[in-house]
Amino acid sequence: MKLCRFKASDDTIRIGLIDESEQVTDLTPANITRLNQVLRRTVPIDFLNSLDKSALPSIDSVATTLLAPVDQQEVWAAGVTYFRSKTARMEESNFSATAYDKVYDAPRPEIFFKSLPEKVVDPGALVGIRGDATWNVPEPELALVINSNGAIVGFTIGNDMSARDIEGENLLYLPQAKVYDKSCAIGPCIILGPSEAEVREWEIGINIQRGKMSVFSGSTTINRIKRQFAELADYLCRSQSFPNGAILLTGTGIVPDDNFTLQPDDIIAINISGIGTLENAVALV
Ligand code: DO4
Ligand code: MG
Repeated sequence: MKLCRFKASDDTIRIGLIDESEQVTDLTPANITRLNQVLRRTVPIDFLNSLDKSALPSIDSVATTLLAPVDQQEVWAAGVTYFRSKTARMEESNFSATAYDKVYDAPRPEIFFKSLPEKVVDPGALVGIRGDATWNVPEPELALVINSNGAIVGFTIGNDMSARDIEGENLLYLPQAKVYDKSCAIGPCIILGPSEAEVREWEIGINIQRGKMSVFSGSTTINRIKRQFAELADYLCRSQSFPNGAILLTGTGIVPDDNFTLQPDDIIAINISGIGTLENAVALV
């Protein structure tokens, strides 16, 4: 089941379900206007299945604009969960390489705060590269959607935009490398229901277009994530509650060559086989 947040033709923001023929069932008449009304349920898919859809209007998705499926949910991110991310971090860092090596194998994962909900970038909107950074990359990541009980109830796509030069200069600069205007895009929708085993079969890929040229593309399988999804969600929710639910990015396994940096107007398209495509153009912030 595909859950979405969308802007209707009258510019109001609504919650909906996308069916196989790309029709959006508007949940507003069922009094569902915020994602937390879904993410406070123990099993959101059961709750949504129990609604009488015949009474709800259906809108052609071309008449809607999909928004990031986030309204009151903080976005957090796990790091160094793929072997490829560990080696990239060790290569870029001046004197903190061993920290990445150790966290890859440690029982406690790296988890950091990524974005306030209101700062999340919508599908189709601009993601940012920092004006004071020289080495900027997108990080294509599977995102876990977590309900108010800390359970994983769905999946979406995230882009953990990062400044590798700032991160590599000193580990203590990580928040500046990761958290700035337009540094986190999420979307295009949430897939409710699949098991971890099913999601681990999915492929994640990225293509970066500069004018008419593809300047980078890469892919990997979700199954290369070293840690179990429940392990990541468990650490996020230790001594911390999320009454509206939360989003947890699961780390990147695709890293462009070291000579690659994003430029304004590049188009980043991230695809996950079981979800869809999250596309954003780049701007300097
Ligand atoms: O430790 C730095 C961040 C790593 C990260 O964001 C990732 O592996 O995706
Ligand atoms: Mg990342």
